[in-house]
Amino acid sequence: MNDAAPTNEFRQLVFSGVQPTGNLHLGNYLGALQKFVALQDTHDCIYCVVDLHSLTATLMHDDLMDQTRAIAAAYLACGLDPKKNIIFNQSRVPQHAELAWIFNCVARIGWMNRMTQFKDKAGKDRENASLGLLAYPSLMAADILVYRATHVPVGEDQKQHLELTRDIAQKFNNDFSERIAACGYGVEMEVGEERVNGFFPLTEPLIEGSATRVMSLRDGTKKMSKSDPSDLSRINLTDDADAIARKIRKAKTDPEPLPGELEGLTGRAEAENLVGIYAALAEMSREKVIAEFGGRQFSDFKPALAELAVEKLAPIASEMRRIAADPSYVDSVLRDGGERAGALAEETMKKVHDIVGLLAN
Ligand code: AQP
Repeated sequence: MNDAAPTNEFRQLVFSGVQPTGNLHLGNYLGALQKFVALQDTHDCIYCVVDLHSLTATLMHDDLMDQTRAIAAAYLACGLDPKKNIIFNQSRVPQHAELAWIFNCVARIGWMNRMTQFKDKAGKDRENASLGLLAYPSLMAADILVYRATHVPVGEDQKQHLELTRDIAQKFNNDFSERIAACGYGVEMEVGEERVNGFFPLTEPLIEGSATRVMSLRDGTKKMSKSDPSDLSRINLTDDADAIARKIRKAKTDPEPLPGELEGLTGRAEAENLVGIYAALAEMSREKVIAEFGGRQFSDFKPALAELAVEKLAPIASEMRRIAADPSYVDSVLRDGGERAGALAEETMKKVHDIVGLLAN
């Protein structure tokens, strides 16, 4: 597909990942997985289960291997083709961790300290947070750049980490510019108005659509998240039709009907969230949803949303169960993906060794 791309530009390549830290939810689906599936038709894509990242949340998991398989099963159940795309788990390709170490030496502590995810997850006792939690974005940059990926589909919450990925790439390109040129590894790219040479691309986030930040069903000001103690706050991809309908019925709303214009959603976080979810599931604009449901009560809108959610999500849940029942198949997909990803990562790291001056031969 990319054979015709000019040799002096980076080949367009998509990379993204999900942590095996618990049940996937509607936010993960709309913010990430639904886009992964759409992108496989237009791009070469690498989709990773980022198991090393999950150690920053909890070092000891009840069953990390099964959680890793469950995320891979969700990828497949959503419609990702394991032959067309590369699907694997991060720890199979040690070059991610190796490049992360080099990036730890490129990035500044101040950059990491400014990350809102680190501040949220570390809480008040920052001195006691793990070094891994602080360095999380450095590993994320390595995940992406070890393939020199150009595009990353993610939810809005990952925007800051992707900006940091660009900062790391840019600093590496600048710090090593002479070595990159001497090795002949530079690739021409546009930075602002200028055309410059660099080894790593300045990756673009793909944060588009009606539900880039799906909010909790219990509190429209909080992100829908795996770690929310209330199961009613999220729709899990494994929920059955009854659970989906019950959670939408119980979703917090306000007493007003839906507004006739999109602007009327301002200041109504819960209503805005449900309209965004409907639009993203139906793959239509939020304007169109308002045109259809404006002026109607939530007692009308919620059943329509529940019906749509069940129609879209129930087949994924049953496919996930079917695939997860055959762990050896899932393992074979991850093994094959790991071999293909490893070959690409090794190519990049050979060049990184030359650029940095690490004696490897
Ligand atoms: N609420 C959300 N709305 C839109 N996108 C979301 N994503 C996560 N939550 C939402 C996107 O899902 C992808 C995978 O996320 P992750 O597994 O790497 O971890 P996360 O962002 O930490 O997910 P959670 O649910 O919020 O986990 P906890 O509770 O452990 O922090 C990413 O592309 C993310 O943007």
